[in-house]
Amino acid sequence: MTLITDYDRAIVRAVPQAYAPAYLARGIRIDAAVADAQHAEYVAALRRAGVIVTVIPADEELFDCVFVEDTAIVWGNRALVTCMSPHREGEQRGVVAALEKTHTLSRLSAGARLEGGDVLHVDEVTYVGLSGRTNERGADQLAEFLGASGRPVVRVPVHGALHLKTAVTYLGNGGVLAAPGHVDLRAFEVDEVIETARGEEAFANCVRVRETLLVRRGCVATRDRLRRFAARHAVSLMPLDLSEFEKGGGSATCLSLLWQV
Ligand code: CIR
Repeated sequence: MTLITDYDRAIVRAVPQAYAPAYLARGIRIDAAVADAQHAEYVAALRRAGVIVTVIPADEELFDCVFVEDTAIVWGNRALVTCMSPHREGEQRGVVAALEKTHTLSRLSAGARLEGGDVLHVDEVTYVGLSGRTNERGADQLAEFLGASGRPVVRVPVHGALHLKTAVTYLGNGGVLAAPGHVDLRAFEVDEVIETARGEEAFANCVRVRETLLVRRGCVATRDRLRRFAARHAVSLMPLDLSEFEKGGGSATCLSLLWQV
């Protein structure tokens, strides 16, 4: 049986040289060399987990383009190209160039907004966050896109977080990892909700790929909860340092566009 977490392909995008200077101009200091090293480690972790990863070049005009997850929703051989925050519009071009030979592409219509960070696949259901980046029309079009493959989409209002997956991600094996206070967790039909420990809300973003769970390094109290989960389900925890991407508002999921062929 193929599980939703059995991803086998990914697109990641190189860190643009413009990334650190763009954040410095906003008062946030990012170490470009450390960001590159963390990115390389992330790609290596996906590959070790069993994913074939394509690295596409950065677009220097678009300083946030490393957060490639937001640009498209890929389902089998189809992809829905998103409509993003104005400062990120245009990032889709490089992703479309990478997908257009292998995927049938659809685009959102005018007025619809959707970013991949709001799209959370959990077994047979996809949850879509209604956030500052995703509106009802975007959710409607995601529902139409996934509905064509028989997949239901459930809307979840998000408060005080950039995206749904900033606050809730799928651990696999019927469990979600959630930072309390951003979404009504009763919306999720899952077996188990593991909440992040107080002060560790930023650790809610993890990526489950096959038998590996990529988690942020250092979340001591949350890590103990995850260790127990991992032991129960024979999952390997893969701690990653993603500090230079967290400074830019992203985390583990946003650095890749993952799908099954
Ligand atoms: C943004 O504001 O769009 C970026 N600075 C951060 C995007 C993070 N993406 C994600 O979590 N999916």
